[in-house]
Amino acid sequence: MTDLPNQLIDTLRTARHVVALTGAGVSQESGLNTFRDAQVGFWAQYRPEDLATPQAFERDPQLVWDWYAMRRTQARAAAPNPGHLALAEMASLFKSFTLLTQNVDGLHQRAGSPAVIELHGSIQNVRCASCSLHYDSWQETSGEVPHCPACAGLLRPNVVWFGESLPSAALQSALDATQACDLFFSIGTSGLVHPAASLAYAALEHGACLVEINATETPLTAHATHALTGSSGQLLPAILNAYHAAR
Ligand code: BV8
Repeated sequence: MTDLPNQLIDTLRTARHVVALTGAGVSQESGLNTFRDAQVGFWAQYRPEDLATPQAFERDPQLVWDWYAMRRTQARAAAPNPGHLALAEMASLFKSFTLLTQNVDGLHQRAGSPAVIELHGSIQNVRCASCSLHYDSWQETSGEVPHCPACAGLLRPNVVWFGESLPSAALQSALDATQACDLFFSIGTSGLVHPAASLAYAALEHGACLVEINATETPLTAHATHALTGSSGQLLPAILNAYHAAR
């Protein structure tokens, strides 16, 4: 049985507006590499942060397209884990629950989370690198980077690369929910990538309770009201069970 601070459960029982921010660690137990994990095989020679940039796509669109095609295949073959499922159940427990994710794998939606704010986009759809038209499906070629049916430009994953701005509507929704929350969860994220990483501090600034759930310490750990070290796939269901047991 996971030993959880009583005060955390009391806070959860009285919370009205809850925000959860997730990172790659939430999908780790679904078998998907985090950004910190070393890449394997052919991709071991590359750092994710060197591939997830407009410059990398400009320099070698085929290489970047192939990296995302591999990750898309892995994401589609993966299953949501108990951490995703617990977050989906949390959506109905509070006056408001806002799920923010840095992940692009689509597993929160497949776990049944009714509303997911994808701060860094999704690998499940693409957009034209020239005219920006979005496509949920596209004509897979025999491996080459597909072209936009409208303008023949190159298609690219519909994700936010380093040096690119986050979708303004998603970021504004995240900021609004963070400003209004009384409880903020930071789950499975190293808290190194901005502006997503700044949300937890914004929650703290207006007095929200900050709960970090992460396998390792992060720059946020020392600031958290409750810092739970461990796997989100175990800790989130344990928190949910303790919440229900306290009724
Ligand atoms: C921008 C999509 C304006 C693509 C990603 C302010 C300060 C400093 C730097 C900046 C700043 N503002 C902007 C920057 C630059 C940059 C940045 O933050 N750089 C960092 C590296 C210093 N930010 C940007 O460029 C952003 N754009 O701000 O626009 C602008 C415009 C022009 C010029 C400047 C600014 C865009 C950032 C988005 C980049 N895209 N993803 C793709 O997925 O391919 S980021 C990508 O990396 C992820 O989405 C994620 O956000 C990040 C990785 O972080 P995590 O998800 O936390 O994953 P990580 O592996 O790091 O950690 C996982 C954690 O889980 C670990 O701690 C591990 O211990 C834990 N864990 C593992 N297993 C488990 C677990 N925990 C629990 N249970 C487990 N089982």
